[in-house]
Parts: sequence; C-alpha cells; structure tokens
Amino acid sequence: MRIDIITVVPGLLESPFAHSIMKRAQDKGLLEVHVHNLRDFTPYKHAQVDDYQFGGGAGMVMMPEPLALCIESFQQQRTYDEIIYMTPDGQRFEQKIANRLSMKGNLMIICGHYKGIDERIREHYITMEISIGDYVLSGGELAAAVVVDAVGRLLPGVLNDETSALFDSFQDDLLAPPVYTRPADFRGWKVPDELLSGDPKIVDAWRQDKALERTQQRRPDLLERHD
Ligand code: 6GU
Repeated sequence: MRIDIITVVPGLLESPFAHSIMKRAQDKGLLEVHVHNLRDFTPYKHAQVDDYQFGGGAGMVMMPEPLALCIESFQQQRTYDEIIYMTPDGQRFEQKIANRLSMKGNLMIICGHYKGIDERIREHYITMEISIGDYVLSGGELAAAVVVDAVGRLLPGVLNDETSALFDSFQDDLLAPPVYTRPADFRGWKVPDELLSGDPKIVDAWRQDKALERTQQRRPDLLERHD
C-alpha cells in the first residue's frame, strides 16, 4: 500500500511512522508513506496556501488552486482508490473503516488546517471524509497519523503472531480480555488459574467470558452489534 499525505505542516508527520510497527511495515516494503508540503504546489507568491473566507468571519481557508494542482499532479502518476480529507465533520473513524481501507492500494490523505479547505475541493476531488472523534484538533495531521497506523498494522505480513490483530479490541465488536505476564504471583496478586491451566479450551472460554464482561461493563453499545 502507498499513502501520500498532503499537509502545510510536514514536520508534524516526520516521526510517527519512523518507529515500531509502522517502521517495520515500511522496511518490509509492505507500506510506503510519503509526506508532501502543500506549499510546494502553490502558484502564488510567498508560498501562500490560505486566504480570508468569503462572507467574513475569523479564520483562514485553504485555497482551492494549490490543492487542485497538488492532487492532479499526484493523479498523473497513479490512480488513487480514495482521496481522504481529514475533518472533524467527517465520518467517524472506526475499526471497520480501517479494515476496509487496508484492502486498498493507493490512498491520498489531505490534512485540513485553519478553518478547513474550500468546499469546492471537497465536492470535486475528495472521495471520503474522516473524523477520528468528537473533539477538535488544530489540524488533520495527528488524525491522519492515527488512520495510517490503524490501517498500516492490518496489511498482510505487518503483524506477526505476537502482535496479531485477530484478538484486537473492536475486531468483533468486543473489547479485548485482560492480559498477564510473569510472575504468576506479583506481591500476592495472582494471575487467574484458568490462564495457568495449560488447557487451551479453558483459556479460550475464560478470555471470551472476560471480553464479554468487560464489554458489558464499559461499552454496552458495542454488544448491540456483536454476533
Ligand atoms: Cl480529522 N481533524 C481535526 N482538525 N480535528 C479532528 C479530526 C480531524 N478528527 C477529530 N477531530
């Protein structure tokens, strides 16, 4: 998978993909993340990319021309499965969307800043609008990093047995069960007997039970769609 990210603050995206699982995904050639500065595509003086909004009001709007030139220049090089705009008024990001995006080949992600981008770009170029939750960030960059991480780790070959996505929270609308490691007795606090039983049936039943219990307690809304 290849992901092109367009931003006016490329520095914000310098390190999130340089470590851990995202680094391994790129080292293995399973994921390519390219961060581009929108200012490199503007035809205006002083690398201008934003302007006052028509109708008045505080806050700048990202101008259509730099965005259109940037998007079109990338489209000349490859076909994009989705052109995603990160915006608090987009569709709420969740595991199902990450699963779906992980099956695509080329994604473009546009990070909004200031008051957002000119509506005509949304109408004519953007194919998908994503929000990562009901709060406002100062820009779409951190949200884009969240999407790239959630999607990147799902690409075939990125995770191994130890980091497998099979038992992730949300993967089947259940939260993950509690986990323990050595020692089996830490200051008198004991690991549940079931996990020490050595019987995979007993272990699985315990995990399923705890996943259900935890979901019931913390996220009963998830259980309505759990099968
Ligand atoms: Cl995608 N962008 C911004 N600026 N704020 C957000 C968001 C995105 N998702 C939640 N809050």
